[in-house]
Amino acid sequence: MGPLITCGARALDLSQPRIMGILNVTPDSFSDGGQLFQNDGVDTDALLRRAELMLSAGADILDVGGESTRPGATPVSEEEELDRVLTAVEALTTRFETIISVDTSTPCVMRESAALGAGLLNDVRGFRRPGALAAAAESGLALCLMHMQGEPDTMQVAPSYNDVMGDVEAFFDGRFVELASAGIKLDQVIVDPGFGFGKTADQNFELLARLEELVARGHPVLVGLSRKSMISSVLDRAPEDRIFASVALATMAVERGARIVRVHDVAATADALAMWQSLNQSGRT
Ligand code: 9MG
Repeated sequence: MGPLITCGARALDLSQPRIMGILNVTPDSFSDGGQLFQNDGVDTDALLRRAELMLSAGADILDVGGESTRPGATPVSEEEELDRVLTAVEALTTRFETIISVDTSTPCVMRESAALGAGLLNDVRGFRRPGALAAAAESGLALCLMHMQGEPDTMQVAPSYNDVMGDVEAFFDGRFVELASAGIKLDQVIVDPGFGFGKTADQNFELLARLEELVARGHPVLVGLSRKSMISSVLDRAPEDRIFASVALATMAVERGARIVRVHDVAATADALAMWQSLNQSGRT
């Protein structure tokens, strides 16, 4: 796959690693829930301030989500998700010239977000909900196809694999067939092994250790390791105290070939990746 992915009206150049900043417009997301939400709705001023900070700190993409996938989160209706996400996408596309990604599994949210100028659809369910493939195909946007075993509510009960990386790759192979038959161009697809989505801490670390196997298959790889609970299997830290460990994991993923890191802490990650970039400039190794 080439280094350029078309994200609606913008191009994403993946010749160097990119940072995706997380903007959860939910009352209850893991780690940052409620910060951009007020009186039952999106706090647009807070959202724009956070987005501005992320962009000036080095974010290349902003990922907006209106539904928490944390186990135990309150399910959100389609209307509520639409209202949260579209309010945020409209505010962001009006104010900023950057790629807006939408974290959703809901076909009408995909469609309406595309109409408002989003550039990327990020689906933790891998476009498996009825109608999601058709909506993704119609949008013509870039897609992030994530692996998850099970559903958010129960995915951490007893995750089980024959060979965790082999099983994740087999999942992608199956999905590529479905995506292609829905008319989706596979060179528009980013893959994500789904750290923490139906995986034990050991399975997550094995996926990270073997990330180059996934990278070698040719699709750009996105990773979301930021503040995730695999960190607490090593360090007893609350989510907001996992910044240094998150930056370390993001850097290790980039070292193994990941091209996009989805993070809460953009400034810290950007500093680490600037060091990585400097070390890896041509001629130095
Ligand atoms: C929405 N969301 C939460 N965690 C994620 C991860 O690891 N990857 C992607 N693509 N999306 C995520």
